[in-house]
Amino acid sequence: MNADYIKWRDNMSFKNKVVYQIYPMSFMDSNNDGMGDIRGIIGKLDYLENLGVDMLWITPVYSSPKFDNGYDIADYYNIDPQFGTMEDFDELIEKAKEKNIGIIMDIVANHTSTHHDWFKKALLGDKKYQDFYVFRDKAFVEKHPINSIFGGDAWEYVEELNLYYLHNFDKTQADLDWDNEEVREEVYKILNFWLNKGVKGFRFDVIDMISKEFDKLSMSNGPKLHEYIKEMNKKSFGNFETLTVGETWSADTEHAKLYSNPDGSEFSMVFTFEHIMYTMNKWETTIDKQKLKGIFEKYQKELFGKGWNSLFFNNHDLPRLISRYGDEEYREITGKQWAMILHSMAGTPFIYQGEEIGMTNRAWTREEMRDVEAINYYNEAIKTHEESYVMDKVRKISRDNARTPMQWDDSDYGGFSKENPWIIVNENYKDINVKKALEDENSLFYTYKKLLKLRKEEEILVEGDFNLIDLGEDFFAYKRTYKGQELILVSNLTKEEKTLDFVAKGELFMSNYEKEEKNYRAYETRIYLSK
Ligand code: TEU
Repeated sequence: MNADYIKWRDNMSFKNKVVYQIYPMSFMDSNNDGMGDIRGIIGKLDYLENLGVDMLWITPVYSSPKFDNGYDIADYYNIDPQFGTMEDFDELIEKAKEKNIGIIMDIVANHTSTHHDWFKKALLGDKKYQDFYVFRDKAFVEKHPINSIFGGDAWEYVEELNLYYLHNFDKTQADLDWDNEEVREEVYKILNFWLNKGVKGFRFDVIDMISKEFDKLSMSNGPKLHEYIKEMNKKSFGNFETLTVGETWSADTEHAKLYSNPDGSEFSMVFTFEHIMYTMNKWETTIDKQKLKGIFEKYQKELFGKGWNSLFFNNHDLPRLISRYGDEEYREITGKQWAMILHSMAGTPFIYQGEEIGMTNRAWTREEMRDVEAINYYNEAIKTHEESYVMDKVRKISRDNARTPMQWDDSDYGGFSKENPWIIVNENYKDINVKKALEDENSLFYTYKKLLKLRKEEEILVEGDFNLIDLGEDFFAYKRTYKGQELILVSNLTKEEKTLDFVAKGELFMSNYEKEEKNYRAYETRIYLSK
């Protein structure tokens, strides 16, 4: 490892930190309007402090018409009244700071809501603001057919202007033109506004899309991408002690190293999605655990000494971890299994609300669906598939699975609200809830709490290298070494009991089973540590 990297790593204020992601609409409803809010988050800071998290990533709470639940921003400088007031947000920053918890905001800079003043002025013919977006004529659009990620055409016609505007997501989310310097300067003003209010970082929504190449019909990873990120760093968050993470669906290890360059010129890290989308088909439901092992090895080894990994399986766009990668019949055991596998690697772990108590997917009906992406998928897929096929995909993959209200206790609506929530509460809330988890010292919650504590106490988790151990396809095993210490994780990937002719060095440090036996039981996962 070169000296610059070691210097950067030693100075990284976030390297042993853990981030907890909150989707405010579904976290806690303090005023019983059926929608989560900022005061609800304030009321749960003691719980988050108990878990041991260091930072909270709050998904967008800015003024928004919420066609995409806040990822369609109409005013970046104000809090949406449904989430509360700016005073509430200032109080959240202060109350979190008292608990040594930093707030990370979610910046959606690739696009704005079509309800944003800039877009309204553009529609009225204001050329300055038309140049903030990607307006093109029919000839251009016909030569550059682009599909929206949410389905359908990404060009929307505006009759009054006889022009089309680009929207890579919903038609109410108009792409900004980052090649326009005025747009970039406006974004940096927004970032500095929130930094000066005391936020400690940002998550950047689809930031790999801010540089596009129309001639190649490419909507991400354009030639100016890293130039713009470096400029943003210099003109905003690079002047503060922050944790920054870019959402970059297109990134591979090479890009990840550029984004998390140890010279500190871009972000702290990015979310890469190869371990999530290795099939590259969002609605593909199969899981290949052999591929998964190889992908983790690639990112761990290629970024070691050259960049920094984020570590996550869940967020507000993805199905629940236990339902997707684990086994609902072994809910707590597989929840612990994947938590141990993920949190024993190098990088910054992200815990998504409810992951720490083992919340799961649910069996949606069409009427219960809320997500614009899932509804668009349903409307398209139903044209060529049986409804049972389409709903099977929705139940396994849709983003609504991550957005059911946080399950706090076994009272009505899971203690999330006293009013019927905007989205249905998972019926299993009577069995899966925070209150019950806190009362059981062997619950998944305490596994997460222990893993977060370990990251602070055991330098090997942060600084150690990574090498896969090949124990055959039924096992996922790896070794980390640091200053003569060894951490070895061995996990049975199957539901069957397995004998294993492998003796790990060191003491049994952690397990997802209470008593140690010779054989590895279903999904049994052990961590051995030798000092
Ligand atoms: O997501 C980007 C994105 O492409 C994912 O939503 C993807 O389409 C799919 O849902 C993953 O399974 C970001 C935000 O995280 C998402 O919530 C927003 O809907 C989207 O950008 C538009 O802002």
